[in-house]
Amino acid sequence: MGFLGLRELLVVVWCILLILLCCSIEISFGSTTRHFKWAVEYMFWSPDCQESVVMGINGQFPGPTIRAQAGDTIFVQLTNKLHTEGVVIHWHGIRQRGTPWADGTASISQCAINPGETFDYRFKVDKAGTYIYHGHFGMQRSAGLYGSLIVEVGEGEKEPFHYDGEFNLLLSDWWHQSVHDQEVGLSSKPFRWIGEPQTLLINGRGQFNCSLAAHFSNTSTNACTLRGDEQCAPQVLPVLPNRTYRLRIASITTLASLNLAVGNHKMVMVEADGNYVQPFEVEDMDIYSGESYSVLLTTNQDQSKNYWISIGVRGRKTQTPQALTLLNYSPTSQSKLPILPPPITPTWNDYDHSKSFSNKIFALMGSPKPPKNSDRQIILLNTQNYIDGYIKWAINNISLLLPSTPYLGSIKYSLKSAFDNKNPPENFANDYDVMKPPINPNSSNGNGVYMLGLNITVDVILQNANALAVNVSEIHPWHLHGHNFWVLGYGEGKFSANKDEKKFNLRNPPLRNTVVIFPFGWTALRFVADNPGVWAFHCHIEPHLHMGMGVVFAQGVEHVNDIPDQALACGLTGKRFMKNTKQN
Ligand SMILES: *[C@@H]1O[C@H](CO)[C@@H](O)[C@H](O)[C@H]1NC(C)=O
Ligand SMILES: *[C@@H]1O[C@H](CO)[C@@H](O)[C@H](O)[C@H]1NC(C)=O
Ligand SMILES: *[C@@H]1O[C@H](CO)[C@@H](O)[C@H](O)[C@H]1NC(C)=O
Ligand SMILES: *[C@@H]1O[C@H](CO)[C@@H](O)[C@H](O)[C@H]1NC(C)=O
Ligand SMILES: *[C@@H]1O[C@H](CO)[C@@H](O)[C@H](O)[C@H]1NC(C)=O
Ligand SMILES: *[C@@H]1O[C@H](CO)[C@@H](O)[C@H](O)[C@H]1NC(C)=O
Ligand SMILES: *[C@@H]1O[C@H](CO)[C@@H](O)[C@H](O)[C@H]1NC(C)=O
Ligand SMILES: [Cu+2]
Repeated sequence: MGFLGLRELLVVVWCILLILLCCSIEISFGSTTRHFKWAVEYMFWSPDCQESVVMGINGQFPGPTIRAQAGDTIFVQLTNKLHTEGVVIHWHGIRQRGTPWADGTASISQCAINPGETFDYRFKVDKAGTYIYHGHFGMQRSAGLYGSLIVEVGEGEKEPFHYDGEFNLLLSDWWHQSVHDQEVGLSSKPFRWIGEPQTLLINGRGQFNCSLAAHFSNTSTNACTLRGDEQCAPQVLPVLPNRTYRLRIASITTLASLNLAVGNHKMVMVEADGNYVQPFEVEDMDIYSGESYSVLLTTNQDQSKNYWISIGVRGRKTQTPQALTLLNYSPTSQSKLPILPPPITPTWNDYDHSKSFSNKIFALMGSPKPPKNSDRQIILLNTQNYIDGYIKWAINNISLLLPSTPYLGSIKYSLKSAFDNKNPPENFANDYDVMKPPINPNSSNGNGVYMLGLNITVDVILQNANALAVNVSEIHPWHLHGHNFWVLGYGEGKFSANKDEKKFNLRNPPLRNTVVIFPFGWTALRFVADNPGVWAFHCHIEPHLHMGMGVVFAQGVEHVNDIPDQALACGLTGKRFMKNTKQN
């Protein structure tokens, strides 16, 4: 009886396992669907040891990490449990070929999901790499709606480098005031600035007024006594000596540009935004919001000690302290703090340091090369402006104010009244002095679309300029949806077509989805408009985007078929949808 019972039990367990497996992972002909049911809700959390309200997923902050293999289909059924606002999730770095309605941009690719409703995000992850997902409605990213999306190489494929283990570091910044305080301040006259973040977070964990590094600073910060199970306790990275680890590092900050360094260890850069780069060694690295990198780190230091991993703010003069965690060499030394102080973040305005890092990034040999020529050049001037006394950011004098009907549906169904049908300007006034504050600082709101011919090659020159205050020009990391682009070059001052185009790197420019423009400088990029859909291109600093710093590209929308009703159920497409349902 005992023997049979055990066998029966095993069969039952095996069946249950099979059923469980089938529910979450459907395998058919070598391609896997990974199925998730997510609920987004506000909840109490202590990301930096101080309780706040955060936007979480299934009771977690940051949201659950998705791991998949290249070629898999991700299927997320997202339910909005926010009660008072809509929600969407953008899959940052995923190109959404054939599924432009799943890009998760409110007013662009879909209608915001109403409280209580569920939206099906079903899309293919076709390229291995380190990606992120995050809210793309209002300022929900700032409220904490984000997580990691990691795509491993497909079955039988290999990465072009070796490693023994890996860690994932998702970097963000955190304020004690609510996202509503932030947003209302930005939209007020006079403008009210929330100020710099209180805390930097690594995997959603930071320590406020309780510095891990207090032993090494002469300021009044207190040393922490953390048991290790707190929500704000740092995630210590356990490593073995003489091994190589891959650190996947992504920044989803609202505002801060960051620098990361590991005490006593060098890093070898191998991946940027899901694209392989020519490996190069660094002692520290800059990372802007929306970017991701993989670095290899070899544990070749004295194994009786532990080492700090630190991140600090670049490009803004802040009081925000470094965020720290530990590289822990031996299980017995878990509680041992490093003897050496944490690496020092380069001075906030040492832009040469940042530029020298950016200029070291090239595509791995054998990567796709850009077309030799472009069919269209669009120059985008980035300015800070006023509209009726409200502070805004504008591109070629237009501050993006999104329409109530998402473009994908309104363009597909030719609902011409849904947005401004005039093409936005391709350039700015020739006599505009990018080194001085605007003479007439007024601009206007707009929601026009750059209509790109399908498959054309587009060059975009991002031109930075002086903001409203004298001698001030800020960093802006620009992110393109639906594509990777080649970074052809960076330069100082005003872009000169004659002089600067000759210097474009067409030999081994890195492919990316996010790139920075430095203060008073320009950045040139090239992409092929080969992905039918409507795609946002915008500054990844959340307040800047919210204040209008973005443009919209559309291409081949006539080839987009089967947009799900779920994505269209608002604005003018919603009305059209209602009419059709009545007729049926
Ligand atoms: C930091 O902590 C100390 C001691 O716990 C406390 O006296 C001080 O008020 C705190 N500072 C802030 C800004 O919370
Ligand atoms: C902190 O004080 C010590 C002496 O007490 C000094 O040697 C060290 O340079 C100081 N560190 C900083 C960061 O000011
Ligand atoms: C690690 O490598 C170094 C140098 O190759 C060697 O001296 C040391 O014994 C190694 N340590 C372990 C734990 O294998
Ligand atoms: C800008 O707009 C404001 C009104 O919002 C107006 O008072 C001001 O004169 C305008 N400036 C210029 C240079 O036109
Ligand atoms: C922006 O618009 C204002 C007023 O409409 C104009 O005076 C100014 O020259 C424009 N700026 C640029 C850069 O075109
Ligand atoms: C665009 O390019 C794709 C291949 O990348 C091709 O299948 C398609 O026919 C092209 N469409 C046009 C309109 O050129
Ligand atoms: C702005 O920078 C220039 C050049 O560095 C300098 O001559 C000028 O004094 C600065 N103006 C202000 C207001 O800081
Ligand atoms: Cu910006």
